[in-house]
Amino acid sequence: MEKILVIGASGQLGSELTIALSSIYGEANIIAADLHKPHGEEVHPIFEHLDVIDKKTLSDIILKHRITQIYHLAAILSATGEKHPGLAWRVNIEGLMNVLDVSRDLKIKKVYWPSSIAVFGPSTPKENTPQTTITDPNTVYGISKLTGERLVEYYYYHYGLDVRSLRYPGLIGYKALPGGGTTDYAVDIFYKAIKGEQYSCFLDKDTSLPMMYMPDAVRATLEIMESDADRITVRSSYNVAAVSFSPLELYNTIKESYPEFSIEYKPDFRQEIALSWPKSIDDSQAGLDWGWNPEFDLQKMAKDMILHLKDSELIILQ
Ligand code: NAD
Ligand code: AKB
Repeated sequence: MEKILVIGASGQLGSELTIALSSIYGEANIIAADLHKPHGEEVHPIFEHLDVIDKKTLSDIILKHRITQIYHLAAILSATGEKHPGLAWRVNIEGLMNVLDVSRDLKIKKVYWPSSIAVFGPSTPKENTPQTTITDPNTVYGISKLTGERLVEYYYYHYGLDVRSLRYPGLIGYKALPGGGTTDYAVDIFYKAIKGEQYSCFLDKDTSLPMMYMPDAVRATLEIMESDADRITVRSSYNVAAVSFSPLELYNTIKESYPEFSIEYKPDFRQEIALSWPKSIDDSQAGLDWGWNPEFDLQKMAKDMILHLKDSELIILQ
């Protein structure tokens, strides 16, 4: 019987993965942990307060619940990381080291840890960015994710710890709000459209970025974690992709449902971050190794977002 600890369970991804894992393994076998309880949603029945920098409490929780797998999602994202670089480094690197050390020492069977397209930088080829290429990130977040990739690979080869990882693009979902990233605009814009308000976009209209709808992201995560270990040939982190679009393309798609919707473009410091990231990603290795194939394109994603968000209590809370 698996007992799974989700660290960062109240976040945009964690809240969805906790639900998905509960439906597979049973609610009683999933332990949600975070600094904070989630806003405006039902709290998972087994919730542990955890600061991942606190190694002792992390270890105690693992022993208390006889944890066999860990999904370590807690992180400080790109935009917040630029405002609080020290915090980003502590959470993203010290937190990861704690999870890796404790997992090795307590013989955790499998660990999941996400990386990001933020590992790429200004010199990385922008189109169809290969799995292995120049990585020269220029944000603290990107530097921490690249360091994390080197660490998880190191723990696999040196200690045999089965850590698996995906380099997510920007994630778009309707169940939870995004947590301080550069790609957050692609979620925020839906709230404004549905509420009949103008959207002020912090990226320029032609800034194309790779994105993924949450059901694809959750499925990719579960698929890599369920794959046989010998199919995982990349032990740093896999490129995964679904769709690429610019703010203008997303706006035009949403406008098909909300013809009155208007937008203005006011790029801020996040524009420079976005320009340092790829426009599209080559994820063929993930397809070859464990059969990755995305389902949602821009039209299908926008339609589904609107359908669910219209009736969501998050629209009222926001
Ligand atoms: P999020 O900011 O929405 O959630 C992160 C969660 O971690 C929050 O609930 C926060 O309270 C928690 N947390 C922060 N510091 C903590 C600490 N010290 N101890 C315990 N919990 C702490 O982020 P997300 O979007 O859900 O991202 C999850 C993971 O996926 C992160 O590693 C992120 O880098 C990665 N990722 C996300 C995206 C995206 O677009 N959302 C893209 C690429 C990679
Ligand atoms: C961010 O914008 O920081 C995240 C990411 C792409 O890692 N969404």
